Amino acid sequence: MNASEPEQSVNSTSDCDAIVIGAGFGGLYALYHLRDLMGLSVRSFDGASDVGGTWWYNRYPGARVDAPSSPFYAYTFSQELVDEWVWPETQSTQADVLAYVEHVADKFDLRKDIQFDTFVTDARYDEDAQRWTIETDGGEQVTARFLICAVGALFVANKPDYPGIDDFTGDIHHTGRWPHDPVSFEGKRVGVIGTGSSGVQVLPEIAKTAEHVTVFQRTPQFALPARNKPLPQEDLDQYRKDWDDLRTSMRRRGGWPFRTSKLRARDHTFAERQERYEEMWERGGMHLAINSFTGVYSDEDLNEEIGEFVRDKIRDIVEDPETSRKLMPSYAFGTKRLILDNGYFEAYNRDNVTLVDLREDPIEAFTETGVRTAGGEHQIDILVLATGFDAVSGSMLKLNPKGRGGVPLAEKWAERFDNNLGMTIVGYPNLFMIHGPGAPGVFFTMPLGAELQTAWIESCIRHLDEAGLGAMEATEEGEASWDAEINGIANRTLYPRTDSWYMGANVPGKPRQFLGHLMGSRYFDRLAEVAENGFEDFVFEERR
Ligand code: NA7
Repeated sequence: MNASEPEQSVNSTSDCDAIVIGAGFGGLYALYHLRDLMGLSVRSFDGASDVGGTWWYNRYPGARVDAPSSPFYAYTFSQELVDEWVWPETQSTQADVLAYVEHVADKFDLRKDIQFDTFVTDARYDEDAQRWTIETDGGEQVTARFLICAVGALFVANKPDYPGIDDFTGDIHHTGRWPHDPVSFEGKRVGVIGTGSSGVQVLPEIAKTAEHVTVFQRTPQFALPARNKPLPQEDLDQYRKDWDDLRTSMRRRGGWPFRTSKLRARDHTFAERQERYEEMWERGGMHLAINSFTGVYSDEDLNEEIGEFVRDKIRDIVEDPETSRKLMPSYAFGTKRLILDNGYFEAYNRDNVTLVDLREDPIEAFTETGVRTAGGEHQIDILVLATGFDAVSGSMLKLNPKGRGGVPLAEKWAERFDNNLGMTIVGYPNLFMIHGPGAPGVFFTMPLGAELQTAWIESCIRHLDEAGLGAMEATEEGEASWDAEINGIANRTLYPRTDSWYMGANVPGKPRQFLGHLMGSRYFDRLAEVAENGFEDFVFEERR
C-alpha cells in the first residue's frame, strides 16, 4: 500500500473495548499495544488524513526533532524495527520522522483500525453502563469501556488576534498547520511572527529564496547549534547491537541514554568552565545544557554564566550590533524550550532578513498588505505564524470530555489542570491521557513515554478484569498529592520563574501551572509502584 493513501477503515464496530483518539506516536502505540499485545477490540480516530500527529501537521520547511534525535526519537519496543530503520541524519527532519511513523503503521497493520479525517467532537461517560460514548464529526457514535486520549501535547495552534489580522489579504500559514503543497517564497516579502523552535527552524529556510523576511520577535531566545550531520553507519550498527541496554538507559536516565555531567562548577576556575562550555558548544545539540556542569537548571549563578556564554556567541555571530542587541535573551537559560538551530543567528547577517523587536516596536494593527508597528509599515505577501500552541492541556480541553454528571472537562479544569499521575482525572473514570498535563511528555522521549504510559494502562485494565471491576477513578487526595509532586520538583528548578509554554504563559488567560513532570525516570518508577501496590490511590466500582 502506498503510505500516502491511507486504507479505508475496515473496522466499523460501534462497541469496542477501547477507543484511542489520536494517531501520532502516542495513539499509534496505544492501538498496537491494546490490540496486538492484549487482544482488545480497539478503534482509533484522527482528524488528520494519515498517521503522524504533530509530525503530520508541522511540515514547515526546516522542521526537525529539537531534542537528541536519531535513533532515540523513535519507538523502542521492537528490535526488528530498530534493525530495519535507517535514520539518515543525527537530527531527523519532519519528513524522515513521518516516513518512519508511516512505516510503523504499515509494519503493524495499524491503519485498518484508524478512521482518518475524523474529529471526535464529543465524548461522554455513561455512569450506568460504565462506558464512554464518542461522537465524530461524521455523526457516528462508538462506545467503549476505555477512552485513551492521545490527543497531542502540541496540537491546538495558538493564533494571535492582532487588530486587523483578518483584513490581511496575503497568505497566512501557521507552522503547526502547514499546507501539504509546497509554499513558494521565491521573490516574496515574508513576515514571521514568533521565535520559538518553529520560527528558529523556519527562518533560515525561508530566507534562502524570499525577497525579504521580517521577523517579529516578542522574546529573544537561547538557541544552541544542532550540528546536524549524517548519522554514521557504524554508530547506527552499534546502537542496534546495544539496543536492549540503550533502551534500559533511556528509561532510567530521563528519556535519553546519555549520562549527564556530574562535574561541579565550583570545583573549576572561570577559565576552565569557559573552556568546557566552548567544548560543549562545539559538540552541539543539548550538550551545553546537560553535559557542562551539574545544576544548570537550578543553580542561578551557573545558569547565568552559561546564559552569558551563549549571549557572547550570539554577539560573535550576528554582525549588526543593533540586531545583535535585540537578539539577547534575558530569561534563565533553558527555562523556555531549548532550541537547536541550523543557521538561525547567521540568517540575520543576510541582507534580506530584518528583525523587529516587538518589545520596543509593538504591532499596532494589520493592514490589507502588511503590518503596522509603532515604527512604521512592513509590506508583506506571506505571513508565517510560528506562534506555537495551547500546549499540553489545550487538546484535552478541545476534546472536552463529559465525565460523571455530564461535567465537561473545561469546567473541572477552569482554574487548574488537576489530574493524578498525569494520566487520570477525578470524575472521568476509565479515561487515560497519554502525554497529558502532569506527565513527563515533552521532557522525555515521547515515543518511549507513550510505550511506558500504555504499559501502565494495561496494568489498570488487567487489575480491573482480574478483580471483576468495572471502573477505576482517581481521588481528590491523589490529585492533590500529584499536584504537590509536580510543583515540588519544578520549584526546585528555575523553570517556574520564566514565562513559557511549560507554564501556560503563552496563551492569554490560561491558568499558570507547570505542565510536566521533570523527572521521567522517577515518574515511571511511580507508575510501576502504584500498579504493584494495587492502585491504592484509586477508587473502583464493581462491574455492572
Ligand atoms: P513556541 O515555542 O511556543 O514559540 C512561539 C513563539 O511565538 C514564541 O517566540 C512566542 O513568544 C511567539 N508568540 C506567541 N504569541 C505571540 C504573539 N501574539 N505575538 C508575538 N509573538 C508571539 O512554539 P513553537 O511552535 O516554536 O515550538 C513549540 C514546540 O514545538 C517546540 O518546543 C518544539 O518542541 C516543537 P514568547 O516567547 O511567548 O514571548
